[in-house]
Amino acid sequence: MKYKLYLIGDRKLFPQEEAFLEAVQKALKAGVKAFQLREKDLTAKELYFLAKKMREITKRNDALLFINDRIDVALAIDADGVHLPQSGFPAHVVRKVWKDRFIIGVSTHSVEEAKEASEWADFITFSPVFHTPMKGKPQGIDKLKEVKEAVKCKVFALGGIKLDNLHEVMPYCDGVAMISGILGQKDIEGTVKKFNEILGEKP
Ligand code: TZP
Repeated sequence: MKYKLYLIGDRKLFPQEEAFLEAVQKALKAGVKAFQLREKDLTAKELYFLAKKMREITKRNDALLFINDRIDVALAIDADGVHLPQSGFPAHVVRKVWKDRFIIGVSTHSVEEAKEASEWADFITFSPVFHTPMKGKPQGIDKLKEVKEAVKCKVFALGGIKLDNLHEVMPYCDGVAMISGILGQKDIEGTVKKFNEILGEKP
């Protein structure tokens, strides 16, 4: 896995779907190579139609598309990967049933969850590293470091990651994941370019 910047979507940051699609497209054009569609309140049908549009724009921009939780939707739209929450299918089940069909990412929030997921996942996110609304107490850099040392798979730091705290997490992870650190910024293209520059990703 080559990408170090993992963008997670949140359509509720935008007034309408069109603006959401435009913002994601801008980020992809500027150099995001992995995008996760995470719209937990949509029906399968609603998510399917949105995911189809995301599939088009990720393909056009040579980026990987991950679907959060919904393996049925991921299969239907030919996604590259699935991102499994702790309440979702266990990673070993997805691996056994679908073999190498999907790149598998798993959300983790403790060393125990990270160790378990890492046996089967291609990468994990560990969160929340820093403060982020509605995700509880930040776990901090020391916990991230502990997780990184405990697992073999790639670790993405998640939760409150912004350009100005990127240098704090970089020594203890393989990549960074975020929503507002990119989609909440006025200059989405400029922010993505800066992230990639600091992470050492080629344009
Ligand atoms: N899972 C853990 S923290 C989080 C998710 C989806 C939200 C991260 O949002 P932000 O804006 O990058 O802090």
